[in-house]
Amino acid sequence: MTFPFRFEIDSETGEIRIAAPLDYEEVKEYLLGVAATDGSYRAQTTITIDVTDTNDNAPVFEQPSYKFALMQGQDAGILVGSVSARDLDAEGPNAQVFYRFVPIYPSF
Ligand SMILES: [Ca+2]
Ligand SMILES: [Ca+2]
Repeated sequence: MTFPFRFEIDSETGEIRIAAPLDYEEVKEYLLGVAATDGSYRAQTTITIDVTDTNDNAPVFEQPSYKFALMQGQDAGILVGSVSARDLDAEGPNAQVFYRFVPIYPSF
């Protein structure tokens, strides 16, 4: 596949620059064909461009809020419920999600 609109090449220097921001979650690798001509002859090569992932997606909880009911008198350690958030970044540390409690009301 080629995406010439994502990249531009300087016809005199051969410098290649991006024409629009790249998104790893959209396309991870580009394969471009480049030709060099001297007016009479032509050579051709290919360029592979690997896009490196960045942490550009925040985790999103699967529900806007959660509610659990629990009978009084239960032993410590009993499961209350679980929350889950997804991250649209690719697999790896950019998509890894950790959970912790945070205060809702200011302490007084
Ligand atoms: Ca992320
Ligand atoms: Ca990303």
